Order: sequence, then structure tokens, then C-alpha cells
Amino acid sequence: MVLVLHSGSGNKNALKGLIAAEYSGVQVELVKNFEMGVSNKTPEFLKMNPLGKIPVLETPDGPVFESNAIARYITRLKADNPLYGSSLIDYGQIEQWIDFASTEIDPNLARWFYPRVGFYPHVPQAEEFAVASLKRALVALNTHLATNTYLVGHAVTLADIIMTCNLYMGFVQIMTKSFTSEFPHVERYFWTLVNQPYFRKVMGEVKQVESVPAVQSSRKPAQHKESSKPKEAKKEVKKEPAKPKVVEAAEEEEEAPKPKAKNPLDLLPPSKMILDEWKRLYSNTKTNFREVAIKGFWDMYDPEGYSLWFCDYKYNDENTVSFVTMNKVGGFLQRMDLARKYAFGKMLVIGSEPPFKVKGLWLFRGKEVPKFVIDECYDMELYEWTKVDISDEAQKERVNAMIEDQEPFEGEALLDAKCFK
Ligand SMILES: N[C@@H](CCC(=O)N[C@@H](CS)C(=O)NCC(=O)O)C(=O)O
Repeated sequence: MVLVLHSGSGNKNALKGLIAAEYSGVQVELVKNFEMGVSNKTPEFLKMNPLGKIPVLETPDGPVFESNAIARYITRLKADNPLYGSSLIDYGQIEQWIDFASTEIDPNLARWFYPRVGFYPHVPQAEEFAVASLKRALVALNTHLATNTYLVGHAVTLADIIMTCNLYMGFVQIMTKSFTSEFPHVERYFWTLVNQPYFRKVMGEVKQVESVPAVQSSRKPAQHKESSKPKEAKKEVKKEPAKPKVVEAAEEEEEAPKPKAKNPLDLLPPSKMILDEWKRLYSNTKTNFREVAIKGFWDMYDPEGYSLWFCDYKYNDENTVSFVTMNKVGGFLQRMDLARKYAFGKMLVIGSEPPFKVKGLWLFRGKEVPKFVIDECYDMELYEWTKVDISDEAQKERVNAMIEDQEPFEGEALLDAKCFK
């Protein structure tokens, strides 16, 4: 059975149901040829939702409107759905965070964003109040996420889906990096969630807005942002996974596809070091690691074509919970996926009790940390980066110890060692 969801593609409220459907194995399709302002004002549509608002889900037993209700309905189609946790208290807290997202986050974002793009009159004091209320909510959320990977329990629940869809509107429309960096755990949470496979399949690649939209001088409301959302993300999934389209708030027209620019690292002079060969050697060496892999590494290493970097997490005192720390590093490595052709990395979580230290070693193509990595992977700025001086034997030995996951490392046990290859 395929349920039909009435909405344009990329509507943040429709995303909730679509993501819940992916997690629940329920088939939901967007209605064909939906036109905002036309399709949702027909007599047939108004019979389904008298307000003429989207989204609306058509079910064999009748329509459901209100996006949270739709997401709950879809979730309940699967018996004992883990999206609803596994106990009554899980359920209570999932509902708590759904309400929090819907009453503390979403409306304050809307009161900040919509007046700026001309949907409502812009009143500076009202904006100030909305931003202050939003920050108050984000402080609370940030505190909760300092010691929790997900909102409830140890896996994604419906609360995470609804919270992330509400935060999504903020991250792509109005909350710039300088705003969200006050809430590092919320940032980490958001980027971890939107990069989970089912989220990514529905949302496409998510990009944070670069500037707060200027207050529109015209009284004419800006085109509603069906266009500011990942258009056709759902459809695109079938052709090719995760092709993002997040467009600036006021931007209406699709740009013609530009030829894909070459990565500047592809234009560097050829290097004698073949990264894949090193990765293969690393993976295939099971014994005599020092003699084979480490020696092989230095035989291959080309300081003209590559550089080595130590990284040191700047906020180690936050690393008070082992699994949260390990997940944080896991999320970083997932986000580094974009650099797979140009990088190799080792990340160590160090210590036998909290706070844990996170330190790493990275090999990058080129003599600097690649700019596209700094621009695209927000974790980079959470670390201090120091170029390895390979003329210094002590630093070289530290590289070896990191590649090898040597234990103890700098006198301490390793809680975890992850490799990016
Ligand atoms: N609380 C509703 C909000 C629905 C809503 O505001 N939908 C907007 C699009 S995001 C809409 O359909 N607006 C058209 C209108 O107001 O006529 C939900 O979560 O579904």
C-alpha cells in the first residue's frame, strides 16, 4: 500500500512524515504535480484540510493533516516501532521533545525568519524577543545534548526526526554558523542526524545558510520557499542518492546546472605517493606492522605532494561520556567522506576515564589542510591543527604511534581508535 502525501517536495513539515516512513518501512509518495496555492485550495483539498494547509496524508481510512500527527500515524503503522522507544518513559520523553521542538524551536524560528522575508511585518522588538526565546530553547537543548547523542535513548526516535526537521528550517534559512556555534552540541547533533542515511535520502545534502536574510524593503512577500528547500529530493533519490538542492531564501529561479569544477587538489603536480596504495598497505598488514606498514609509509611518503597534520580536540573537557565522545569522532569521519580521495586519518580517543582526549593524525594531499575540507566539514574548527615537522624524530615517532594505535599512547590507555581510509 502506498500512502499519498499532499505537499510540494522539500517542505520541512512534509519531511517529517517522509523520514519517519523511511525508518518504518512504510511507502509514502508525494502527490504528483502539486502546486502551492492552487492544489491546496481546491474544494477536494479543503475537504481533507479545511485550512488548506499542507501537508495532508491520504490514508485508506481518511485524511490526516498536521505534520506531527502525520509522522505519528506513519510511525504507528509499524508495530512496536523503535521510533517510539521501548518503554512508557521513552514514549513520554519522545512526546516531550516533539512538543518542545514544535512550541519552543519552530515558532521562534518562524517569528524570526518570516518577517525578514516579507511574510509578516518586521517589528524589531518582536524579532529580538523571538531570537531571545529561540536561544533560551537552544541553550536547554544544547545542555541535554552535551551528554546524549540522541534526544531519547541510544537510537533515532520520532523526536529526533521532528526536532531535526524543525532545526533544518533554521539551519538552511536563518541560523548562520556564527549563531549556531554558541550551541556546539546542537550543531553536532544536527549534522549527525541530517547525515544519517534515511535523512540524507529524503533531505539531500544540507548546507547552512551563510548570512541572515536582510529585511525585505518591499512589502510584497518573498516567494514562499518551496524553492529554498531540497527540491525533488525524494524524486532524485530514485535516480541518484542525495542530490541536494538547498537554495537561498529569496532565490526563486533554478540556476542552470554548472559544469562541476575540478577539485584544485586534482590540479597539483603528480605525486610519487599513491594514496590508495598506502591505504591498501595499511589495511592488508596484519603482522609486523612497524616493519611492514610503517616502514612502507615512510618509503612512500612524498612531502612535496602530501602533508601530515596532528589535530587536537579543543574542548576535551566536554568529553565526559565515552559513547558520546566516540560517536562524535564517528560523525566527524562520516563528514570527512568528501575528502576520501585526498586524505587518510587516524583518530584516537584517549584515556580510561573521563574527560577523554581526542587526538588525531591526518595525511592530506597538498601542503596545507585542503580549503574545501575546512569549508565543508564543520568539525575542522573544533580541532587545533599542527603541521607535522618530519625532520623532528619525536614527531615522526608520534605519527608512527598514531598510525599503529600504539598503547599506551602518551602514557594513557586508548578508549577507541578509528581510521579514515
Ligand atoms: N501546523 C501545521 C502547519 C502547516 C503549514 O503552516 N503549512 C504551510 C506550508 S509550510 C501552508 O500550507 N501554508 C499555506 C496557507 O497558509 O494557506 C503542520 O505542522 O502541518
